[in-house]
Parts: sequence; structure tokens; C-alpha cells
Amino acid sequence: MKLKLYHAKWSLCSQMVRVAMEEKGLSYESNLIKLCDQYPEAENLSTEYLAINPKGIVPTLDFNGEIVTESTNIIKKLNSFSGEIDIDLWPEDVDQEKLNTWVEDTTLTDGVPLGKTLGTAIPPFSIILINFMVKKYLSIFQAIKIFWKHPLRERGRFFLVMKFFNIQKPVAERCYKVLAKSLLDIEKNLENSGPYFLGKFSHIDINLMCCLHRLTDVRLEKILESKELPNVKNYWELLKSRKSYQKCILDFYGEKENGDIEEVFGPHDSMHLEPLMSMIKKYKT
Ligand SMILES: N[C@@H](CCC(=O)N[C@@H](CS)C(=O)NCC(=O)O)C(=O)O
Repeated sequence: MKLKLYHAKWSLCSQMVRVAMEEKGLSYESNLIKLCDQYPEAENLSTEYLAINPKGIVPTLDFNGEIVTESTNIIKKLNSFSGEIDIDLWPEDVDQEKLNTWVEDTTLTDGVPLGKTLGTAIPPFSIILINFMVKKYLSIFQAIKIFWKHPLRERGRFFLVMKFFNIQKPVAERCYKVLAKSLLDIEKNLENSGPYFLGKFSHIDINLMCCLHRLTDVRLEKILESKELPNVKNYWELLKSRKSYQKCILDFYGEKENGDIEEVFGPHDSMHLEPLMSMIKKYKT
């Protein structure tokens, strides 16, 4: 069996697939793609990559020549393989409806408006970083080229607008409620389950590991340490202690990734921290 993964270092959906690979003990050929919003090379819009994934997004799995796209489909496919580790990421003896709904809701699902689910409410908080990278790494000419070339028209438009404006504040503000309520839902769910979301480790925990990690990238980690969310706090510690967290997420941060985050935030917390904490308190009572 030959597995080839096209993925990016700093990409939520790529992290999810890498973690699944590691949890299953599957080895793969790695093809790192330099995304158009982070590097002038814009490898995801190259003719070669578009022939593999016509939407120009990552991740993409090539399994013996069969192409699988969309992180959820990829992880489901990987789960059907036997790797070196005997683990079922989609256990049959857990609540299937809950598993399905939460996996769906913690993915960056195409067509779901930003901020509708947890998986689409987290990326808007990263816009501050993407906005910064677009301004720093892309020339106006490159931003215009992406606008014309990106198969996902809305993204092309988004990246071009970012070259000239800072759009993160209003977009993120629209996601406060969903993010706050989702964290409280996780908190409540963990009260009756544990140590993982459905008791045993599953696909949901992979998605949540990556979503919660993204909060640390955008300096919202204090939410995960808050006294309003004690179960989330323990759960987050547990997720961080898995080998896959270090190997598939942290180890992919290089000088560029760490440098960009440092340049954007310095020693400061996110401007969204206080309002989000107040909202969590409000909805908890
Ligand atoms: N629904 C897709 C979303 C994939 C996606 O949006 N990937 C982002 C990185 S997390 C990407 O490729 N961005 C580059 C671009 O849009 O140009 C999945 O779950 O795989």
C-alpha cells in the first residue's frame, strides 16, 4: 500500500490528517505544499497540483493512485487501513449520531458559512495571521494572480482584499457566540464521558486537538485554562500529551511559523480573549 499525502505545515485540515496517520501508525510519502496565502510560490495553484486537487486546497491523499480529498473523507479512508497501531477512530460502540455530528461540526466544511459550527468558527480567529502573511509575503501582482486563478472564487477574493485591508476583527467578532457555546458544549459533554470526548479516543478527538491547538496559535490559550471550563482544561492536557500532538502539529512549526506568530502578537494575548471569556461566563450561568 502506497500512501502519499499532500499537505501544508500550517493548515488545520492537514494537521488533522497527519494526526490520524500517526494514531493509526501509517507511514506515508510527504509532499509539503506552500499555500498561496502563506508563500509567494503558491504551489497549491500550480498546474500539477490542480490536476490532483482541482479546488487547490490541502490536504489530498493519494492511495495507490486513488485520490481522496476533504480531511473527513481522508481520515475515514485511513481508518479502513490497518496500520502499525490497532486503533479504531470510528468505534462502533459509541453514539454514532454524536460522532457524525461532531466530526462534521469540527471540520472546515466547504459550503458551511464561517462561524456556523466550531470548525468554521475557529479559522476566522486565524485571519489576523493570514492577513499578516498575505501582506508580508505576496506582492500586489501575486495577490491579483491568486484572485484570477483560485478555483474557489471566494478565497481568491478574500486573499486579494487582505492585501489591502485588515478584515479579521469584524469576521472574528461574528464567531464569538458559536465558539463560546461550543466550548461550553464540550465542557458539558466531558462531564458525562471522558477521558476522551466519547470515552475512547476517536476521530472527534483528532479534530478537537487541532481546533483547540489553533486557539493557542492565536493567543487564546487562556480560554483553555479558564476555571469556567475545568473539564476542557483536563481534556486539553490529555490531548497535548499524545505523541501525535508533538509529532504532527508542534514539530511542523519552523522559523517561519513561529516567527510570524511572534511578529503578529508579540507577548500579547488576542484582542478577542476578554470578550470571549465574558461570553463564556454569561452563557455558563
Ligand atoms: N473542507 C476541506 C477544507 C480544506 C482547506 O480549506 N484547506 C486550507 C488549509 S486548512 C487550504 O488549502 N487553504 C489554501 C487556500 O485556500 O488557498 C477539508 O476539510 O479538507
